[in-house]
Amino acid sequence: MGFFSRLFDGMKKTKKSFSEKLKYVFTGNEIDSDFYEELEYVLISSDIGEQTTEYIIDELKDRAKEKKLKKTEDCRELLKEIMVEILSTTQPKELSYPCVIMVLGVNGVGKTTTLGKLAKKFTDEGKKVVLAAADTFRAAASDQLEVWANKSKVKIVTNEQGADSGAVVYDAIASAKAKNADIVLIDTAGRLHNKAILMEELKKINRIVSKEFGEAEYHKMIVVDGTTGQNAVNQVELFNEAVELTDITITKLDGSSKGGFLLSLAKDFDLAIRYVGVGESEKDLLDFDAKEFVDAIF
Ligand SMILES: Nc1nc2c(ncn2[C@@H]2O[C@H](COP(=O)(O)OP(=O)(O)OP(=O)(O)O)[C@@H](O)[C@H]2O)c(=O)[nH]1
Ligand SMILES: [Mg+2]
Repeated sequence: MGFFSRLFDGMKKTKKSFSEKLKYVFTGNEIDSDFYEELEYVLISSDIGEQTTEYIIDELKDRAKEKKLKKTEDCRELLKEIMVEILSTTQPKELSYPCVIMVLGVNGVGKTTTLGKLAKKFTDEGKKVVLAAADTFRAAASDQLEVWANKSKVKIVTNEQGADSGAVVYDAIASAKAKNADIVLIDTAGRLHNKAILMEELKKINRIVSKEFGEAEYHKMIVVDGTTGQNAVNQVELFNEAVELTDITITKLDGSSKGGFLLSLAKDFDLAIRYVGVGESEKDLLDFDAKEFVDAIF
């Protein structure tokens, strides 16, 4: 299946809920205040968030007036254009090597799976990868990552449950340097019920990466679950305060009808949306593209 069809397929639920609702808004009638009110309702109920919705409506009003648009249907392309603009504000820059990508986020969002998919993707691109199983908190977390490591035949550094996650990262960096690897991928624990300890652990990993591998480009990529909608915005805020994030990955968009919250993320944070997960297999991680995303939900 090609890239477009996979994204389209993955976004089926969001598309269904969003474009079904839009049908009742873009009726072909004259543009009036009811139109804007109904559109506002659709955007908010599609998890786009109040502030972002307000911004979109204001922009749409201004631009429709400027272009002297008369019919509601004429606003459809304009709406798409505004949404693409919002989602393009922070474009992910191409990676440069060597680089370190640490995934972080709350329990069960898909951190380990995303890392496994990335190990495969980078290996397929001919890059040399080292995996750091720095989730030493959950039993079997490193076994799960090991399955992925075996799939892509990449080096994985692990330690026993309860071991120091910083030590795993330290060893992984040493191994990467010795092997002249291109990428170190770091998995972390998602124990948000013990927020303070988790944040300290992440900060410690940051210090180790900066000290031991300062020459590498360092990405702190939060992973959020696409089915949680607006809640994901709070998670990004929380982690961003603690560790200054650089990138976002949104997983499980295949099971979500709430993809609209990506617009809030893009509007509220100066962070690049880098990847989207649209399924559980290794092929189901796509580079995020604003225009393709908007086309897929309309
Ligand atoms: N449908 C779908 N499922 C996904 C996607 N990404 C991850 N999953 C599933 O989500 C579940 C949790 O994934 P994990 O990778 O273990 O999540 P985690 O964040 O590492 O979890 P903890 O380590 O417990 O915090 C697994 O069953 C994955 O297969 C995705 O893009 N789509
Ligand atoms: Mg995990």
